[in-house]
Amino acid sequence: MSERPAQVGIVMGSDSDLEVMNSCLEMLQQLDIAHDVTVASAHRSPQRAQEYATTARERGLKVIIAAAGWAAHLPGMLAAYTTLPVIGVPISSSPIGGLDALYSMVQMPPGVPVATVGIDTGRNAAILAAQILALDDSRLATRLEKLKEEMCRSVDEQAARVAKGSGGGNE
Ligand code: RP5
Repeated sequence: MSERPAQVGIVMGSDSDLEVMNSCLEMLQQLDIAHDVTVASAHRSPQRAQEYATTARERGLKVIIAAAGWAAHLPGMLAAYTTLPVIGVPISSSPIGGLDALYSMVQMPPGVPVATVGIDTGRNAAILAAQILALDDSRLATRLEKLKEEMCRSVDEQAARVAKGSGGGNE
């Protein structure tokens, strides 16, 4: 965790979501983005969740990432109480594998959007948060460009391995 003021705040409905959200924390660290992380529940600790959202901007946060499972109202509730962008991560903790959480986040009523990433895709939430912050941070934009180059190299390597394994000689 960085000692700089957090730019991204991560909120989870339960500490049981942390296993999935570790990929988000790792990507924020890799991109050198100051962040903090906490637990608050829309249903089990609504006042804590409300307090988190209403004070988020004055605490210096720029983006909120909210992860929750089941009928996951946490990101939507936070979005109701702040004008910061809220990114929702549906967690597959329910018996129906996170579809409930996905719909709860992506199907927000008009006027209160939650930028929803895929089920259990905490890493993508971190990258999306970074892209928002990079709008006015050219050094972060450069780190994102490098990340894209790494992904591209990785695909090239996979292509070379697959071609070699198949006996093809086109690469
Ligand atoms: C949701 O219920 C949490 O976000 C979590 O995904 C799920 C289960 O919570 P625990 O029972 O593990 O605390 O609110």
